[in-house]
Amino acid sequence: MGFSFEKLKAGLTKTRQSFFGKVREVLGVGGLDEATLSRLEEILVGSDLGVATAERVLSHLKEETQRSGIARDREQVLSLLKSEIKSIVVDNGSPGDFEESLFAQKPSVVLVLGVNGTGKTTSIGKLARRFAGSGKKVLVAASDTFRAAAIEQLELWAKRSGADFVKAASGQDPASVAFDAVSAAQKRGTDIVLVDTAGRLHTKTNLMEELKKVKRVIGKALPGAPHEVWLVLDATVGQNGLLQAKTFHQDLGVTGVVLTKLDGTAKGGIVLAIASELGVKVRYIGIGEKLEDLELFDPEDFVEALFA
Ligand SMILES: Nc1nc2c(ncn2[C@@H]2O[C@H](COP(=O)(O)OP(=O)(O)OP(=O)(O)O)[C@@H](O)[C@H]2O)c(=O)[nH]1
Ligand SMILES: [Mg+2]
Repeated sequence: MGFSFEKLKAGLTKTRQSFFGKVREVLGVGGLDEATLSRLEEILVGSDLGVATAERVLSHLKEETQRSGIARDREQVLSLLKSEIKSIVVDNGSPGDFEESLFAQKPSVVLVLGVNGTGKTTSIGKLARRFAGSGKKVLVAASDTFRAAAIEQLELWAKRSGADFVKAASGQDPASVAFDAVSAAQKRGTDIVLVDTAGRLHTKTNLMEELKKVKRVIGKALPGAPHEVWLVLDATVGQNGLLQAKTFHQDLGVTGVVLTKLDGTAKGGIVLAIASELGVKVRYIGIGEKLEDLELFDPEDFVEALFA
């Protein structure tokens, strides 16, 4: 259901090397003393885990190692660190449960947003392929009315994966494209509508207002929709992404994060910061530019891959 473990591990190479490789080195043979703890903090913060999260993880680690008297045993300290990190992201549900609930209503409407260039359009192409591949009837709505080239690319991907496609007539505004798409989906028996939007800075008030309008208008076409609001975050920007996320979340009620470009960064620790500081779940991760390079986020596998 998720990536194969080998593919995930390969996708996370940069983060793994700068994170786990260094942790192992720092723990050396001496175990966990104060000097080691402060070097560990540097490493965790350096992988964009965030200061608050790193401090919490390390204070638990310190307490636990002292309590159980294993501070000098590197392998045991490592395994304790791994379970501390898992406790941030792993919960009771399985990633598959999430997709099941996604299709609990028909159509399920997903509004996709984020700053410029984070990978919204690409991720929608990948998701369309994923859902269509599992037999769902997918409709992609190009509510990004700005960039003709991007709209064409999305149309091509949608059609290739067998998804329907709705785009703007000239001069149509993004909210009305979304309205048309959701109305069409209700008539056609569509399972899921993926609404692409133009990238925008979270600091531009008028553009955020435009998104709020898209969201409202979707609700007029189908009460209760959108059922999901997914924020696409570029992992390479690390902690800055967290700031964007907070603003989008405040204004639009983000229900899940799609984290892209994990393959190109050593800042994969941002996954943990999103979980612990934003309280919104990462649902999908992207580890490459090809259509098959996006998968459900499986927290257990993710942490295992970081330590592998
Ligand atoms: N390496 C890598 N590149 C990715 C990933 N996801 C997207 N990209 C690349 O990121 C670039 C921007 O992707 P788009 O999908 O156009 O981004 P967008 O958010 O739709 O951009 P705007 O609509 O302009 O805001 C493209 O070159 C994609 O190939 C990923 O998981 N890994
Ligand atoms: Mg786009």
